[in-house]
Amino acid sequence: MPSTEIGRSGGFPDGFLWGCATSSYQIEGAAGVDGRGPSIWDAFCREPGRVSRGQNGDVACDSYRRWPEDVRLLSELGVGAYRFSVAWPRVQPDGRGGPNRAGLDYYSRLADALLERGIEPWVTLYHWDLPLALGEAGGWTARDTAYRFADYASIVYGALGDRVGHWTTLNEPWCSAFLGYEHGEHAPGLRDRNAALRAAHHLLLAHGLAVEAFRSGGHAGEIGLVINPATPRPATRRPADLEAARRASVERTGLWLDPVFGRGYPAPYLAARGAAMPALDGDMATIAAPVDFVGVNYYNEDAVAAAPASPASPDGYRLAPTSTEKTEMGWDVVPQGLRRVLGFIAGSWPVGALYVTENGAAYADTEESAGRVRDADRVAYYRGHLAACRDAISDGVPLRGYFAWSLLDNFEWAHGYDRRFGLVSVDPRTLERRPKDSYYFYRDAVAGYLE
Ligand code: IFM
Repeated sequence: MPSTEIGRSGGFPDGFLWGCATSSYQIEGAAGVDGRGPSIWDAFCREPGRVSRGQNGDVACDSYRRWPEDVRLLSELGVGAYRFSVAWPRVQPDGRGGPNRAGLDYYSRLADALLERGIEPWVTLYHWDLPLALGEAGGWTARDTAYRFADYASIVYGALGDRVGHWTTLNEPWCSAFLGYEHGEHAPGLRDRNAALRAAHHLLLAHGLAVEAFRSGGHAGEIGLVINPATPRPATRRPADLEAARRASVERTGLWLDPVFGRGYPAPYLAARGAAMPALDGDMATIAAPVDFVGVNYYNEDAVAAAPASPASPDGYRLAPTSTEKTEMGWDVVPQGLRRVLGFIAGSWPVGALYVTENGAAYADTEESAGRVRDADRVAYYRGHLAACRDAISDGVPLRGYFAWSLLDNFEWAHGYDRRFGLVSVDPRTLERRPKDSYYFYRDAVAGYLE
C-alpha cells in the first residue's frame, strides 16, 4: 500500500536541503535606485550587438520592489533555502569605500522576511555584476580587484552575518574569466586568452581573501565556492578523444578545485598556461583557505573530440555533435551526467559537503490552459536530474542539498529574456508572476512526493 505518512523524504536523506536560486542582475531591476552604481553588465548591455535585441537588466523581474511576492512564492514552494546574490554596486557603488546603507538594507529586509517564513538565506557575494568603476580599472585582470572584493565581502558579512548561515564567494568563476575575457560572450566582452588566465587567478585570489576575511572576522556559518564543473564524454573511444575529454574537464573543474584544495594549479595546465597566471608568493596558500562545501552548477554534459590546437581550440579539443535531446539553450539533456560529475568531484577532492547550487532548463513554455503554464519538458528535466541526485547519494556522494535554477524567468545574460529558466513565468510587460507546472512538480518533490 502506498505510504501517505507525514515526513516522507522522496528517497532523499533526512535533512536534505531543498532550495531555489536567483541572482541580483538577473532579477532585481531598479538599476539606478537607492544609490546603486553601474555594473559591467549595465555597460555591456548598452554595447550594440552584445545582448539579444539590445535587452538589459534595468527592470528585469523588478524583484527589488516585488520581493515580498517572490518570498511568498518561495514560501508556498516549501523550500528550506533561497540562494540569491548581493549586487556589489548596491553596496559599494564604485567598488570601494564605505557602504551604501540603502543597498544593504534591501538585503537585510529580504533576509528577515525569508527567516520569518523559515527559509534560510544563502548569499552569493559575486554573481558577475562587478562595479563598473572596477571594470574600467582592469576588472578581474587587475590584482587590486581581488582586494576590493575582500573589503566588500567583509562589509556584507558585517551587515548580514547575524542572519546568514551559508555564503558562497563566487558563482561560476570559469564564466567570469573565460566567457568574459576570452570568448567575448559576457561582460566585459574581451577576446584575449591571457587576460582570461589573469582573471582566473585573480578570481581565485579574491575567493581565498574573502574566505580568510570570513574566518578572521569570527563569523558563524559556512562558506564555499560555486563552480560549473564539467566531465565531458569523449566522442569516440580513440585515445586522442579520451585525452581531449580529460583536458576539457581541467579548465572547468581542476583549474578551480586543485588550488582551492591546496594542490596548486593542475600541472599540465600550468605547463601550458602558467606564464600567464601571475601568482605571487603566498597566493596559493590564500586560495587554499579551507572551505566548508563546494557548490556545483550543472545543466548539461557535452561530448568532445580532439582537434588541432588553434585560436578556436587552444587546448586541442572541440565540442562534438550529439543526437541527444536539447533544451532551448541547445544544451544536451543528460541527467546521469550530474551523477557522474558529482561522483568525479567527490572521488577526486576531499570535499566535506557538496550542494547542487543550480540545475534547471530553458524551454519555450507557450502552451497555457486554465491559467496554468504547461512546461512538461522542464518537469521531465527536473524529474531526471533529481533521480540522478538520488543515485549520486546512493553512490556515497556527500550531496547535502539541491537548488533549482531558477525561481523566475529572468535576464539570461547575452540571451536577454529570450531564454526562460523559471519555475514561475514572468510576463515581460506586466511582470505578473504565474507558477508553471514545474513549480508544482518541484513543490511536491520538496514535500517528499517525488515518484
Ligand atoms: O542563468 C545562469 C546563471 O546566472 C549562472 N548559471 C547558469 C544559468 C543558466 O545559464
